[in-house]
Amino acid sequence: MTTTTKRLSWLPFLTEDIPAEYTSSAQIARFELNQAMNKLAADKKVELNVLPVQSDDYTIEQQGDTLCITAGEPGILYGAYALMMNLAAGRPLPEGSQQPRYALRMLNCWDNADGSIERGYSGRSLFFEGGKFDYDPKRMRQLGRLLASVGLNVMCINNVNVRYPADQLIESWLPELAELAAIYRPFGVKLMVSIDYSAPMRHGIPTADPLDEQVQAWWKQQAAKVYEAVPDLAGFLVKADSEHRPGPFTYGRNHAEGANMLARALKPFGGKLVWRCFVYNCQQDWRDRKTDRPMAAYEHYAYLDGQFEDNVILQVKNGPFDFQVREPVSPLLFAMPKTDLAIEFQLAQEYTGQQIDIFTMAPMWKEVYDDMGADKVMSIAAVTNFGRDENYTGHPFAAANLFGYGLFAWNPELPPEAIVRMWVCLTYAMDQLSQDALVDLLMGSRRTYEKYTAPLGLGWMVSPNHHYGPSPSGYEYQAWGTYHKASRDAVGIDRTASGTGYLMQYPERFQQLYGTPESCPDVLKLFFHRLRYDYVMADGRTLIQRIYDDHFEGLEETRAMAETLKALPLPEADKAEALERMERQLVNAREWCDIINNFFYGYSGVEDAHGRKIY
Ligand code: GCV
Repeated sequence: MTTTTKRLSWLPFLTEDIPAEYTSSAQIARFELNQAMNKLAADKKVELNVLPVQSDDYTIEQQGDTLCITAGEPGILYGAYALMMNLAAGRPLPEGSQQPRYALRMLNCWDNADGSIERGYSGRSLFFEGGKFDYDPKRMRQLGRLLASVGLNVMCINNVNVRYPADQLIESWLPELAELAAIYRPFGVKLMVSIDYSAPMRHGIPTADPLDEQVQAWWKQQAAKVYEAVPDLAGFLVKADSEHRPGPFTYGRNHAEGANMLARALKPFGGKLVWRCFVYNCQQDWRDRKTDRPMAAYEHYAYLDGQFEDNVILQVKNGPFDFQVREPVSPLLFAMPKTDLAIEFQLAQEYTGQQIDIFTMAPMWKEVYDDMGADKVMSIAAVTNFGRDENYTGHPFAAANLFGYGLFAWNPELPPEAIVRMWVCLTYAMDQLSQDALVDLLMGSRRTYEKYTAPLGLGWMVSPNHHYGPSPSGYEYQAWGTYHKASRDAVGIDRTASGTGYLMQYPERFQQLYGTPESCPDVLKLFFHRLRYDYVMADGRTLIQRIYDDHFEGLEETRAMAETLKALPLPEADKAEALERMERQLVNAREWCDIINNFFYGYSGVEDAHGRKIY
């Protein structure tokens, strides 16, 4: 299978394919600089000073008309891309030694062996088709180039829900895995694989109990085989005891016992065991008011702090639910000072418009980062948003999230607008006013989406299963623990000490901030509090009026976005794609506005203060 890629969103100045024979980052850096420098700064020469170390760090110094990059591998490549991208964007070059904030900057692909992608919105898998590996090596190198250009260094290639035959990745598919790893190695990208916790049971062992000696021996032996084939595999990623996946709970073991068993098998080879904390009861009775799903991760893990092997990384979703348009930061991120943690985001827009609606994430990541304060989280992961579509991300603007994630993972202190502006600047050669207009559109897109979808921190009003479009009661009487409890008088859940007690999982400063409806920011009010529709907000509006207003505003803002988009001088293909998706976004925004407002109007019976028609 071969495909061609015409345009690489933020690297339009790199048009030549990277030759297959390059095996080091320095070779690729030279190749890229050779083809780009003439276009970017013909009056400057670049010298590479390659140090004999493995390191991400790099320094760029200017001496006369020579730019000197000093770094080991793969840092030399990061330095080369930083130099080219800053020159292309007309930005000053980074000064002093550059180091990433997070050591592991991971992507999690949810690709299945049959070629489908769980929550994928950009076509089929780039790696698999028809129950086997099937990829275009040229395209793999293009992707390697994209990832290295923004400093991403680990890619888990298969879905955390491991289904046959993807379990063969660490068994009969090892030679193919090794070939793929060799393609990504010079880009500084190490592969990782998701594994099935119950794998030993398909080899005549009657259990997957982590304390069983046969099970331990099987994993040790398997890890040895895996590392013989791919000596620098980043490690294993595991979803256990979550949404019907197998795990240690079946055997009465906790998740430290479960993770440590695998970690010990990987340790002799320097592998990491990344263990997801997305564990909750997905068989809840909606009448059960004691169980509160956001509390689950903390309850399962916080008490285990300090009990994990030193090569275990616990991967925690950014919020306590599941990638909703807005959630408070997960309290688990503050509760495990003696354990290595990774924060997990989702670039795939499962709940945030599915790469039809525009939803730029940089502002959201920065909010989460700021909330975390001086944290000790050392790794970062994100579910990818790319697939086999020619432009990788379906919506051309969704590339801003992939690009932005890399920049954020390297330096989360960067202002979100600087990230977004850099992407716009590199991707589209436009006049300043048009660039400003696109930056504003992207920067406002998350807030707009939030306004026409999820009121004030509630979330979960999406259509069940596929998660696109409104269905306010769609999840209300289901087993997933995702309720808003709207009644004729009130909506929301009291999660303070007098309610479910969720708030008590947080450090004191959050308890103060979220503790009362008055102190709690509007955007999270209904996440933490149950409020009557006639509750008066700080600006004097009632809660119900605020719900109506937000939805009407969200729709109006989307219409304004459509007008801005029409006027932008984008390349023809991108413009046609963006406009076609905008048509669908407009329909979606209209539906959300009508259906959610109608839902609350039906319950409350309160008319809109401005007399707008509520359908
Ligand atoms: C990979 C959500 C998604 C699932 C996903 C799961 C997870 O529930 O809807 O598709 O499964 O998160 O993060 O494991």
